[in-house]
Amino acid sequence: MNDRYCDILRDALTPDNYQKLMDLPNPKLHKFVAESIELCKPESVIICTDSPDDIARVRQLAIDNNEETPLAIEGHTIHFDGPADLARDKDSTKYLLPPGVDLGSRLNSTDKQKGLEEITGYLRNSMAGRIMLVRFFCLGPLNSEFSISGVQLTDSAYVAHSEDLLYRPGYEQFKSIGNSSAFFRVLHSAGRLDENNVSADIHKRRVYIDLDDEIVYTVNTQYGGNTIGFKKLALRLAIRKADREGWLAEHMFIMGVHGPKDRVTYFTGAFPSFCGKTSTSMIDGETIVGDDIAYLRRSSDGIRTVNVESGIFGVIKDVNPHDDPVIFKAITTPGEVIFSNVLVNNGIPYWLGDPRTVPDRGVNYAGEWHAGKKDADGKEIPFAHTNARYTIRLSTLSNLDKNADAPEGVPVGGIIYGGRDSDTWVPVQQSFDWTHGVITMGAALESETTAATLGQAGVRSFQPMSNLDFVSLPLGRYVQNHLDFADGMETPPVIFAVNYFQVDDGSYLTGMTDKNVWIKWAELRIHNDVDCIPTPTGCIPKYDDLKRLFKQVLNADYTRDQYIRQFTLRVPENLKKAGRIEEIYRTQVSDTPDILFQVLEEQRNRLEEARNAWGDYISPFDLDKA
Ligand code: SPV
Ligand code: MN
Repeated sequence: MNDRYCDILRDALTPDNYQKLMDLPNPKLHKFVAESIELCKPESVIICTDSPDDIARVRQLAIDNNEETPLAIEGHTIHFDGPADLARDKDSTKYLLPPGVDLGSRLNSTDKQKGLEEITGYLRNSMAGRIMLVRFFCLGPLNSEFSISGVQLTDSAYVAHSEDLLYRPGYEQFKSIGNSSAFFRVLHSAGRLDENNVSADIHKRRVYIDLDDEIVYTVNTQYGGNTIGFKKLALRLAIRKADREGWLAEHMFIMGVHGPKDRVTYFTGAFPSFCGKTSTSMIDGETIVGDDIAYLRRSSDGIRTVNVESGIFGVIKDVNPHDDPVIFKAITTPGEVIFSNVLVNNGIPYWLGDPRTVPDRGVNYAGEWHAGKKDADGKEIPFAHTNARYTIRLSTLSNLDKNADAPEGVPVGGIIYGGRDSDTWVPVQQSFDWTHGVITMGAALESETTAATLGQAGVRSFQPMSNLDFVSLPLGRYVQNHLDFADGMETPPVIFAVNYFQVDDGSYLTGMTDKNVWIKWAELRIHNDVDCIPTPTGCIPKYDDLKRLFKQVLNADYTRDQYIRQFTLRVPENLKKAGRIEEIYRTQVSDTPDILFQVLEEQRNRLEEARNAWGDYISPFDLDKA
């Protein structure tokens, strides 16, 4: 090893920590740790292995640091992020690009040299008086073609503890990569903390991603989405790596859908945050592989996928025993759970949409809270935040799929795209083929904005593959990669679009559990076990099949009137959507594949023909007769 790095490490690390680091004979790792120590100047450094002792130490440190406080139920803790740090900060998250590299106007970037100077300025001495934790994780199952090693340095034990719940341990796995330079690096500091122990210099919050060196820097923030390196930060790196190596890294859940005669068909599903991704992956009677990030690779038998993670950092709002029995149980019984940004009273956490009676006082992200409390602008502070979350290990769930850790992954039968859409898409439809699905469902995905990122909620936004926030390639190229992915494949996965958020007369047209039926229908379609009705935008279910499935799955009577209201083709809205999407790809994306315009135009022509025959709003029964 370079003498200078050796000196820095010997100086900063106790002999046993030094040894733990040297047991990973990787010069690039040693350099990263040494340079980060030199920059951030921690008081001490702990190298964490996969041992239960090291893991327990991090968990305890989060409590000793007051980053987490134990709650009444054993193993439960609460972490607060502070009033201005409660969601991903898209504006301050940027790619560092060398001169001459352009990712297009849709992706937020800055000059690499300038960006590095700025962020290293904020990181300088940021860990003074604090402990730097060095943690190793494996993205994807251990010992698999999918595995990617990662190292995170952080001065937040909450971040390190969260990662314990969310990722597979990677110290031992790191040994197996030897001196390879193929691993992801993340450097995080919460920065200066205020008297409530939350990041104080929010105006200096930055998340910068160096794509070439595969390093993420994040500073002056604690919120998980900005700091838990192997979540969305490493996803951005993985998308580049996947592009180079010919696979896909996606913002997708993975679940097993249980069909007739013990048949299990695996689906991946891409939904923007707050659009039902986790709750779909947790549908009663089905099994979960993962709820947020998937890697997909081609294999001899089609496409296989793995969960990059091994836990859930889930939205807690509206979790209740009726709609989310498994999650509700997991977060209300003893076991390791980190709550964030909920209300705490007497050691009990309460969240928005909590079915229990919520007390009129307690502690929340803004400090002591009582009903009617106002913020500095005179706005009433809700008792808990919309983006409050829970963090758990998947292994605590009773519905974990038996192949969740399979190194070879699970075969993908179907892919689902869904967004928050009040007026355009029907609740479920199947694409005509891979290209039609990728373009009109994945690349055309839109969603009304939510609380998972800072900014105004309720505005329709462009969300291709629900991955726009994380795409690190020119967008046209990213879409092309999807189109190419199934090239020459005899039976590629079947692509579906769903919409749980249709509104009519101010209320939702579908019930919370209707998705349980849509997914069963999709499973049957993959195996050609039910027929369908072709429409200009895709194939929709037949009434009789849904009537039977509603009875079978939900023991509910599904009426013709419900069916008509939900599955009426809304021609004007669909035409407008096609126009909007085309406009974006024409004006804001410089490398859009031509096929995208062609497929959108074909869709528009079909819609116009249908309008000429039946008018603007077309009953599914009319389409069935066609
Ligand atoms: C999301 O917002 O999509 C999440 C949580 O899954 S975050 O870690 O903020 O990305
Ligand atoms: Mn997500």
